[in-house]
Amino acid sequence: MKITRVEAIPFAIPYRKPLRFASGEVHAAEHVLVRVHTDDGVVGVAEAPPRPFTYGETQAGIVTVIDTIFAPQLTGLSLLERETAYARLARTVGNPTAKAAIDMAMWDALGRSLDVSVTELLGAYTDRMRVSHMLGFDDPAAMVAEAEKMRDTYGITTFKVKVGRRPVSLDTAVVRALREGLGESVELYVDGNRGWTAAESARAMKEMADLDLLFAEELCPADDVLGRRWLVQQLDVPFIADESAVTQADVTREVLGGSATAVSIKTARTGFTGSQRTHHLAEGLGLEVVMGNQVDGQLGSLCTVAFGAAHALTSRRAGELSNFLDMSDDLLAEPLRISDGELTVRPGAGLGAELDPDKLRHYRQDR
Ligand code: MUC
Ligand code: MG
Repeated sequence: MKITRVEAIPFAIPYRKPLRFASGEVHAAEHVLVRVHTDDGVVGVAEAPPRPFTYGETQAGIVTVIDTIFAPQLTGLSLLERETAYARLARTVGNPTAKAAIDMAMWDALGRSLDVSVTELLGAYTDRMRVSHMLGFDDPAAMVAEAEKMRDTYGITTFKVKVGRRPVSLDTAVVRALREGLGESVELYVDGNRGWTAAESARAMKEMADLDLLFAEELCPADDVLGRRWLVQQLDVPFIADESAVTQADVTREVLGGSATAVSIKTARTGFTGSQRTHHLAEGLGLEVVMGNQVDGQLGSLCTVAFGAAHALTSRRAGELSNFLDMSDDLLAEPLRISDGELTVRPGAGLGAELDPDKLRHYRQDR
């Protein structure tokens, strides 16, 4: 179970429809496939999605940091030496999705080596999660139509609505149209990606007070320290820290400082090892947890459901698992399927993901 090689392969798959939100937009999945090889001939896989507007990473930067720093640090380690691997990766500041993809590919390789699934290795609480679909910026009619399509085609009844535009009425009109169009039975929450000020956020939340929102996420910047505390104190729904709380120390600071009351766990940025730490911290602090989406492809979504399904706390709420539906294609040989509003983990060893070699050849950008 010794690591012999770590590969970082850039690939690009266009989106059928771009996803737009307050901090940026995504037109193509320009991700990095990470493969961890062992001396037994096992190969673990995962993907890193560069999100420069959230973490400062780029596709080329992820490939370079893996090739020049992380791969040499990990080669020769056993897959069981996870804490050593974690500590070595931690010597380099930042680069969360590059580190996370390596970590998850190691877990996949470990599961394949032991012939057990990653969900079983992590906790095996259940084998599925309810799915929450993220709705990017558009006009109210188009966003209602997309939500209806997701409900009618896939049975999805939880929606995260991107907000953070100005004037705030652009977004509050969308949320109202969704509630009126879809009725009382669907769950709705909002994510501002730091687009509003604290005062704009407070006004918007007042305007939406009758719309029965589940959560509010990252409406204004956590760096507006006092403004954010002032906002969070007056809300009557949990306030989710997402991009403001990447590390466990960030989560602790945001929550103890009164700037968040819930946390988004994204395996794309904390892998399985870091996500376990955040999960245990959230349990200890008594926080709501939502399994978030980093605008992941199918492999990334499989990682999210593998982790989310492994624990009671992470599988309680619907997980954000459906953005891959907007991509024009993917690398998995057998596509993920959402039905009755749920996504199940893949049976089989590790993540249970097999890549289609023709698709990888077609979409990879390094040859
Ligand atoms: C989300 O939950 O914010 C958009 C930006 C990012 O960092 O993640 C996505 C979704
Ligand atoms: Mg978010």
